[in-house]
Amino acid sequence: MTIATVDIGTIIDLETYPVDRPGDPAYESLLAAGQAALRDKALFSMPGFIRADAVTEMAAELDRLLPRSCRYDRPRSPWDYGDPEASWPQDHPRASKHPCAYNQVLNYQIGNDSPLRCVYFWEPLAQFLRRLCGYDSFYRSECPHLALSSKIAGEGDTDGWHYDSNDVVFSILLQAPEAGGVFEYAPYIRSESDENYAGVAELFANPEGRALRPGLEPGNLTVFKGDLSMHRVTPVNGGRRRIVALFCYDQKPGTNFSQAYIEELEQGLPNKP
Ligand SMILES: O=C(O)CCC(=O)C(=O)O
Ligand SMILES: [Fe+2]
Repeated sequence: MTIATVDIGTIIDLETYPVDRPGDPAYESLLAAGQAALRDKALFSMPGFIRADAVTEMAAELDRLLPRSCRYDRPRSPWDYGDPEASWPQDHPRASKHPCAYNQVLNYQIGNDSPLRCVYFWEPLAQFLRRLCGYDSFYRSECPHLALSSKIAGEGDTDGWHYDSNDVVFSILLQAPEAGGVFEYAPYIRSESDENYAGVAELFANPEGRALRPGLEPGNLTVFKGDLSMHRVTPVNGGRRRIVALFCYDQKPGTNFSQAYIEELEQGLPNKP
């Protein structure tokens, strides 16, 4: 199957989001709104971007893959993977560790004929996202494990406070839990030149007062500046799992994640390689 054999309009709501019509006034105003939201709030989310039937189908495929997925369950530093915390005072936010527990379905486990992959491979969407981010170049990741992946969080699972190592993250919420599993973030709490540790310490101490909760719904495509905006997903409550799909793009071609991180992930595979 190639993308040409799939009617992408049955998957994406192109009437509301005409991402395939550059030059059309509706496209240009969507782009302008998205750029403004990213600039002001570090996040742009498009509710109902994926049609309800496709959302159900995507969530069901990922649910079927759950038994083969990687289990990740260990406290993590909010800073980049492997941040050496030893040199920071014990009460410094950089020395903190936060619980992190979820299952991750890997790129190579997701079907070539998956509607999710159709969306990831659809070039007009990639071009729209490139312009949204203001990049001259934009490439899909070539990571066999994480180019396209999904995090699945069951009862008690959570994604603790962290910054992302990529500039921008693209996600589609596919299933919301009964309660909890809330995405929270602090827009641009740090800058390229200022870590703002005092602000981060306040956020960790008082997330209720300091974090934004954008209220993501299944079907939303969300673009998020996670490198400068501390964020987390609160613990899931209840039996229905939270399922989110993650797309990786980069300004440089041929990007991969570090082998050390992949090997750590693979430790959580049911049949370790
Ligand atoms: O689950 C989400 O909505 C965000 C996940 C996330 O922050 C990440 O994968 O880095
Ligand atoms: Fe993240």
